[in-house]
Amino acid sequence: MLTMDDIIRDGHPTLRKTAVEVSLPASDEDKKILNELLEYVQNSQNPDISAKHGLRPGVGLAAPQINVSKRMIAVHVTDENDKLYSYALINPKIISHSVEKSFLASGEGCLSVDDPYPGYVPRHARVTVKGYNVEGTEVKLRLKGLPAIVFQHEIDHLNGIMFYDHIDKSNPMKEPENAIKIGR
Ligand code: UDB
Ligand code: ZN
Repeated sequence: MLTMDDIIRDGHPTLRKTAVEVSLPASDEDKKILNELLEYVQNSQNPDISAKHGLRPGVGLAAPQINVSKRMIAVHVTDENDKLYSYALINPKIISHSVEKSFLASGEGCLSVDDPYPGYVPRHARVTVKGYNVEGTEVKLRLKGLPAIVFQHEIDHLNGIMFYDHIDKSNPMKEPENAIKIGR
């Protein structure tokens, strides 16, 4: 299983690379990596497992964060109605998005970033994400709220983008225009 020791931290060059597409059908090695990403986020949200192994509870993880520069992500998060979004996706892509934005009221952090970066991170309020599951079946998701934010954060990792790149450096706490504030 993956632990915090497998997660690379800010400053590691892999976090700034564009990850390569995964060829389908996925190899056994790529399937294993994808399953491990999802297993990490699930384990990290289990109080007993996370305490035992010192896992930081996460809602998403991208392959580059374990120093694998390939386009794979895992997300395990609930929305405001407690609906679970648990996905492990290959070659995820935002195929459409709203003009309206959203942002987390408490800002963002990252499992690969140990220091806090206060400030609002504008995201698309709604996104449609297309990708492939571990079996190679196409998956299309219409997302809003926190799940939409998590998918955008993880897909950014595939493009070498960190959450704090989106923070307005001159006015980090200025609320983004035309944006829904998502409380937590
Ligand atoms: C996270 N968790 O997992 F709104 F119940 C963050 C960390 C970095 C703080 C662990 C998180 O935001 N949890 C959360 C948020 C809520 C409600 C709730 C739990 N990530 C994943 C990551 O680093 N992936 O690369 C950062 C998130 C910031 C916004 C989306 C992803
Ligand atoms: Zn992150």
